[in-house]
Formats: sequence, C-alpha cells, structure tokens
Amino acid sequence: MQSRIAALFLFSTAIIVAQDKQLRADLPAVPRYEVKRAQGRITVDGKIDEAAWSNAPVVEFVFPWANQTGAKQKTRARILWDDQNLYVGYQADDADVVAHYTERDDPTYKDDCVEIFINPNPKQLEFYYGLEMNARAVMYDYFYAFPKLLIKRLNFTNWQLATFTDGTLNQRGDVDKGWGLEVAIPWENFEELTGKKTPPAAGTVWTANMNRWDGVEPDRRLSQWSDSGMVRADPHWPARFGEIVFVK
Ligand SMILES: [Ca+2]
Ligand SMILES: [Ca+2]
Repeated sequence: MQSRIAALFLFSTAIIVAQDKQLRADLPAVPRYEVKRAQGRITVDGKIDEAAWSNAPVVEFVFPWANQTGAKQKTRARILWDDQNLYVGYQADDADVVAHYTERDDPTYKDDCVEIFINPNPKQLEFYYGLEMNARAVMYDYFYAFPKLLIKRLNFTNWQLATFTDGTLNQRGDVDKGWGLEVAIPWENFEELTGKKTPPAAGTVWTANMNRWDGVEPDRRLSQWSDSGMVRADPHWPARFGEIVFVK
C-alpha cells in the first residue's frame, strides 16, 4: 500500500513539474567549455586580472526571455581548475549594483547575483549542486534533488569568495561600471556525486550552467551561459546544462 501511495505521489508530482516546466521548441545544442589548468596563483578578490585568467576561454551570457525588461547588461565568465580547486570568475557590466542580503543561504538570487549549477555526474540528471552568490559575496549553496527537493542545509566548505564593485553598492542615483566575482571551490565538496575527493582526471566531462540575475523589480533579467529552454524565465533544467571538460 505504501508503495502505491508513493507511486501516486510521484505521478502527481510529475504532472505538476510538467505543467510548470515547459520547454521551448527549436533549442540550440548545449555549449561545451574547455576548462584549462590555472597557470599560476589566483587571488580571490573579485578582480579577474591574474595572468591565469587570460588563458581561460570567455563565455558571454545570453538573454533567452524577450518578455523581460531592463537593460541587457553583459556578463563574461571563465572557469579554471588546479589540483585544489575549481575556479569561476564573472565580470558583470552593471550601471546600478544592488545587493541587500548579508547572511549565508539568504535568497541571494533576488539581488544582483551570479550562479553556477554543477552536475559532477552527467549520467544522471536528478542531483546537482547550486551556488548563488550576490554582489556582496554572500553565498547561497544547496544540493538540489531536482525538481522536488532543494537542500540549502548543505554547506560547502573551505571555499573562497570575493567580489569587487567598480562603482557604489546600493547607491541608486549614480552610474556604476560593474562588478566582478571570483569563487574557488575545493574538490572535496563534490565527493558525494563523484565518489572521489581528488580532482577529476583530465578528459572528464561534467555539466554546469552559469546564470545572472540582474536589475531591480520590475525591470529584472535572467541571463545564462546555456539557455535552459524554459518557457518561463527559470534557470533550472539540468538536461540543458552545458558540458565542461577538464583539459590539461
Ligand atoms: Ca583575482
Ligand atoms: Ca547552504
């Protein structure tokens, strides 16, 4: 009986998900990114100015939702790796940098915010990690049993995170230039999905997406590395994450 109830619950949940998560037609193929080794030290200060970053390919986010309003402000992102960490760097053009949340696991996605979703085991599409970080370097991290359960009690350890604002945070009357964010994530944080603490072997493919929430309601936009394909503005759809391949 219990299993029948469970099956009924799963069925009804699937219907809700299908209604809520509708994909657009004619989507482009998901992008692929070569994650290069960091040649030299990265100082996590929000400035993407180390020599190591100049070796990393740059991706620019797209704006999939034409119904959203507000300026389409450019975001460039890069990823690197070494034996200790995965590094992600963002540079966000932004004429008005606004972020209010200050505590771990606050809903930073309501601020000016950048995100990375990481699936270290692309053979499955049910589980991934999310890191959503606002322009004042507040971390909201979670494990997502997609789409049913988001566990924000998961807290990554030993990460480094910093932002740099080229302008004035939360001062609305002036014109800012933008902000940058760097995060270094030690490999051990991914071990539940990889079974290993060590860095991935060269050639390993994970999937990921990078996102940005920008602007102040009602003029707010979501942009992404890989278009999630959702009808409504929604970054979460693991089948549409891009591929990241770790190269030597
Ligand atoms: Ca730096
Ligand atoms: Ca958390």
